[in-house]
Amino acid sequence: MVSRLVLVLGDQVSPGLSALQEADKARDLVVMAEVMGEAAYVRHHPKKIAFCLAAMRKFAARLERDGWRVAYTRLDDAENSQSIVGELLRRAEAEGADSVLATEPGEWRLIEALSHAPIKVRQLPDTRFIASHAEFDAWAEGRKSLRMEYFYREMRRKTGLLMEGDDPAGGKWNFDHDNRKPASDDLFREGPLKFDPDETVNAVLDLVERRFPDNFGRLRPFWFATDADQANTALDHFLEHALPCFGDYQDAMLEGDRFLYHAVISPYLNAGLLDPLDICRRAEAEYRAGRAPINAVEGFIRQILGWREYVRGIYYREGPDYPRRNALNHQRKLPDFYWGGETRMNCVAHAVAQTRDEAYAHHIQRLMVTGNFALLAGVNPTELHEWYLAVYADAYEWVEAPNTVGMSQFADGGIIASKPYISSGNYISKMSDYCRGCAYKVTQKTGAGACPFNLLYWGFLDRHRDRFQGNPRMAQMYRTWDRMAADRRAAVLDGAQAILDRLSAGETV
Ligand code: FAD
Ligand code: DLZ
Ligand code: SF4
Repeated sequence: MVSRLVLVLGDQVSPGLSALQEADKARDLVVMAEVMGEAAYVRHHPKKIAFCLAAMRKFAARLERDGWRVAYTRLDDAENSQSIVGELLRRAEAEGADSVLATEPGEWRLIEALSHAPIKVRQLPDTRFIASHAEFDAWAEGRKSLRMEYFYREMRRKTGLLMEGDDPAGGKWNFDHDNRKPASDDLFREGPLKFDPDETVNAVLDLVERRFPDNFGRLRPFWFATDADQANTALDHFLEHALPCFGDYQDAMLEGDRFLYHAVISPYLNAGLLDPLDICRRAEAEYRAGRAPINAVEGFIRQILGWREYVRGIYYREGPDYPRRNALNHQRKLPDFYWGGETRMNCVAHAVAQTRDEAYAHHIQRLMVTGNFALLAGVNPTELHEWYLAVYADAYEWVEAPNTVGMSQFADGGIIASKPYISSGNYISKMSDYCRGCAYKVTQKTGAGACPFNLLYWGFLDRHRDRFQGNPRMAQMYRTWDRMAADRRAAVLDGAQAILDRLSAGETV
């Protein structure tokens, strides 16, 4: 019998992967390939590349231990064609294989490359998610608006997670109202579990250092988990030490603490080292055992069972053009300070510095600092999307693009967000300690020292009045703006324009 190839991509390092389930150990050859086509299609953070390649190498070794034949291409191999399709064709020829079993990739770019490859590729559904495409589409069909909250409730009912019969545990579906506390400095906060690099990781770190010397981001120290055992230990550590406070401080930001009570598991989960339903069940067990309160566990489960599944549904439903949508016609070039250039805005400087060091920032930093600034300043959403896709270790297009283009930039015209996520400096000041050390004054609304978020916020609302003034969720904002004295409004708009002019001129903001 002619053998088949089984493709395993860098974010598919799961033993339960559908392509592996369907394949025959005795007959088929697993193909894994480190290729520049994947490692350089955006300028990924060095930590992201290292994480991906180390996880691939360890997974290949595990498959071999489990009895699979694996053809593994290393980045530096002389015969490496440097693309996924190229490697499939090369291995097919050497093996005499005439077809490929694959699991649907997390990016349209690769789905299309596999669909057009000059070899038969069967792309199986990716079953490592809680909702299938068909389930999401059945939920979405015929609805006027696709709000996450209703999809999430359906997922709660389907899985039975945090359910008491037909009712939600604790009497409410959503405890977000309780989850808005600013954090205070706490020397005893544990932070994520960190791992010393082993031999495999060290070899990859040397490779990445050599091959990607100019990519934005610090490679070392490198402490991510790179196999399923380590990732599970990191999850246990989170469940024990941070989950109980996850809800209360979910939106908080602190200069001196980059992780707070966040799980820092998204790189592991998105690569396939952890399973989403298993994570949710383990979190639920903490609630049932009385070790974590409902607002924390519900909030955490909602991120995975709700948001993560929902954005995936949107990505595949909306199609390949989604990442390039630009409903607000924003055309500004991404400012240099997103790549570490100088800025006097302390919140942005901190979010970017932490991104450079860790390839990680938590949700509110991504949404309300770097995302908020880009939206207020009218940055081109496709450029911003490429930035988010490059700089975070958890970034794959299916999850990154809906969050950036949809949730953060409103560039999909409101499919994901019912109103733009914009805020003045006041929100950042309430939720963080960034403003204390800032060159700008968050309480100042006009004049040279005024916080740029304050000025740009009104500038944005004024610029997009036609689109947003009829939105009931924004009516209060427009009422406040309209009640301001005319000369004050003029001063605010002048200040906002001055900031935009400085950005355009490449001057420090
Ligand atoms: P926690 O806060 O501890 O949450 C637990 C888990 O919930 C996360 O690991 C993640 O799997 C899931 N989750 C939480 N929020 C979301 C969300 N909005 N969408 C999907 N899953 C969510 N997440 C990614 O995994 N990859 C991305 O490329 C990505 N890009 C983003 C870009 C922007 C502009 C924004 C606003 C958010 C983005 N997110 C992305 C969502 C979120 O910021 C990260 O999932 C989260 O910060 C990961 O850190 P954590 O594991 O500590 O999460
Ligand atoms: C992110 C990434 C990187 C940096 N390198 C590789 C690689 O060399 N080989 C590979 O198979 N996958 C890699 N990946 C992950 C892919 O880019 C990912 O599978 C697609 O973007 C689809 O989500
Ligand atoms: Fe950011 Fe404005 Fe606060 Fe400075 S004052 S840290 S720019 S929100």
